Amino acid sequence: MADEPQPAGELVILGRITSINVRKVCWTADLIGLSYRTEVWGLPHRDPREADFLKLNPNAQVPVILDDGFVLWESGAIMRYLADRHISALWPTDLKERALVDQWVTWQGTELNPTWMYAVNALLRKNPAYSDSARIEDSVARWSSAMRILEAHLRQTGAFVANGRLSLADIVLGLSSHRWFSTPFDKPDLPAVTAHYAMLKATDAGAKYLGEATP
Ligand SMILES: N[C@@H](CCC(=O)N[C@@H](CS)C(=O)NCC(=O)O)C(=O)O
Repeated sequence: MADEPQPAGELVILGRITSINVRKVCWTADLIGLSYRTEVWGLPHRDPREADFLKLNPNAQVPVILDDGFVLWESGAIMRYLADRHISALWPTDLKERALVDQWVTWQGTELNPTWMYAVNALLRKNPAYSDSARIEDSVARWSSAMRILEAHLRQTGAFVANGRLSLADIVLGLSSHRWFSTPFDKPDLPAVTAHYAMLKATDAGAKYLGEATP
């Protein structure tokens, strides 16, 4: 239970692995080499509107972490916290390098992610509540336009999103690309995005978090 006392030093990740935001945190923790326990929360498993959970995150959303009793929510903040706490190169110490990683992590959460919501619910999850064809078209157009921004950037940088090496930005954008490729619709050709995604998918963590079971 989320409100039970934690063994000293324990890291718990609360969430469901089908959530893209939970996978961001698990992937980060794996790459840092942290040992952690997961507690499954989130629909359809366990409703985050339960009182116990709301005490941890009043937004009723996953992920949440408990790090030796310290409670934190918001996937981007959790990734940055874990990488900073354990001094990981995934979150550079150089101010400008770090800012570039932060730029892309923020962009993924605030600009890219909102574009796909309608299209993913309609085309991937096939939720009948999302059947307005004009809204699907609009979502696909905005999503494609955001992915073209990523494509143009990756064409310039080559293998990684920022600073020529793996960072938190690759994790979040790799998960975004996974959703892009998992959602069936007529997509523009994005070779640099495709190559970046394939490179991540070929890693152990990529194979774990970019699989068919978690689109
Ligand atoms: N901005 C939040 C968004 C979190 C979010 O949207 N979580 C979704 C899953 S991806 C959620 O908790 N949905 C309710 C549920 O799973 O029951 C973050 O990045 O952590």
